[in-house]
Order: sequence, then C-alpha cells, then structure tokens
Amino acid sequence: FRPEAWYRAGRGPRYEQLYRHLSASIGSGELAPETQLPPERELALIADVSRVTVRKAVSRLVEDGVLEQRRGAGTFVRPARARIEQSLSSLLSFTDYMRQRGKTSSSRILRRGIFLPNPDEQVALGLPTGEGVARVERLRFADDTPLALEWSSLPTDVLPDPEVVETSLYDVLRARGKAPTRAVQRISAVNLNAVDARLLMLPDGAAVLRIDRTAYLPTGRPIEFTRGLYRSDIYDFIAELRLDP
Ligand code: 16G
Repeated sequence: FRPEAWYRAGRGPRYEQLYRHLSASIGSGELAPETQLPPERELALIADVSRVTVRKAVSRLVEDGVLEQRRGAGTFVRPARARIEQSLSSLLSFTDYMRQRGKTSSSRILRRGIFLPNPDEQVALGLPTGEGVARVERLRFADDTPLALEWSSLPTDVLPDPEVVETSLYDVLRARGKAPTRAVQRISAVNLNAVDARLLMLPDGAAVLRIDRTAYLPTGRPIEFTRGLYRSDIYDFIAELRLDP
C-alpha cells in the first residue's frame, strides 16, 4: 500500500479515492490474491484518513466481491477465480456451455418486453422502421457467480411473448423450430458503468468483454441480436485456427 499514490490524487470524497486506489492495486495484481489488508486502524493511520473512511471504502470492495472479510482473521483480497475457456467456433447457448461444464446455470431477468429498437438492433435484425423488438435483459450466473449481462433482441414475429423466456432462450427457439444455425460475433473491450458493475460484482469502470452476436436461420434471416458483457477476470475465448490449404 502506497498512500502517496492516492493521497490528494483524483477527485471526489476521500473514501472514493481510497476505494479507487485499492481497487486499482488489486486489479493490477500489486495487491495479490490472499493478501491480508492491514487492520482498519492501521490503514487509517497510513492513509491519513478516518476509520469511517476506511470502513466505507473497504465495505464497498467487499460488496464488489473484490475483498472478503473472514471472521476473526481480517480482510483479504479474494482468491482468483478459476477461469472459463469458451470456444468461439461452436454455436451454443449460455445454458449449453454451462451444461457442458457440469455447472448449474441460472438467470436473473432484469427486463422483458416489446420495446422500440435502438439503431444497433434495427440494423442487425433488419427491422422495418416503426416495428418493435422483443428484448430480454438477463444477468447470467453459473453456480451462483454472475458471469455476464445479456440483452437479447429478436423480431416480434419470432418472439411475440418475451415473457416465456425463463431459463434458456435457445430452448424456446428450438421448440419453435427457429433455432439459429449460423452466427457472427464481434468482440470488443469496454468499461462498465456503475449499474452494470454492481450487477456483475466488479468495481466501477472494470474492463469487460463485449460480445455482439447476430444469429441467422438457415434461410439467412437474422433472428437474434444479443449484446453480452462478459467478465474478463473469468472468461477466455478460444478460437482454433488452421492454415488455408
Ligand atoms: C450465449 C450467446 C447469446 C445467446 C445465449 C442464449 C455468446 C457470446 N452469446 O450467451 O447470443 O442469446 O447464449 O443462451 O455466446 P440461453 O439459451 O441459455 O438463453
């Protein structure tokens, strides 16, 4: 811990500066997993802030899932999680991927309904102007760990009833004979806003992988546009490459 690195640096309340400093030190590995934090009183002395300030910063990092408090032992940097390797070459659903790994997947539905499409949805799905879009927003878990946030959008004739999506969207599509057989994905790096960070239990501004998938029926019609924010501290995406013959 180097107080000079954050002292008088940045803006905002003291506890936020301390929060950001600690969270950056953990993110960079400077504070390694399993490191024990000095006791509150000591940390307050080193950082020259009140104990209340320390408590506020620390409890926010505990909420983020970055630190953990162990009864009678103190506060520790959480051990690194096992990473998930996901192939970029097979067209599977989140539920399928988790089944393959013997994990239990679940979702928290954040919003479901028919909405006015945004420009990305309109272009990806080729929606005529004035037409609504069926959208399902979900926070996706494996064994109780939040892994991704997903916004799935489909034409309303394919999914006039978005409220039927409970567990697996692809199971619903398969049951309707509308399973996609081809998809195009685009991966980019983005920083989380405060709301999404909280849902994924990551610090504000954490870098995640954004994956946009546009999926098509055998006829070539695009029927799904899903934007997902995947935790970069957990996911590795793997593609197999071959030399052209
Ligand atoms: C995956 C897909 C997403 C699809 C979802 C369906 C990626 C990058 N995205 O998360 O496009 O909508 O699976 O999962 O793999 P579900 O059938 O479990 O709802």
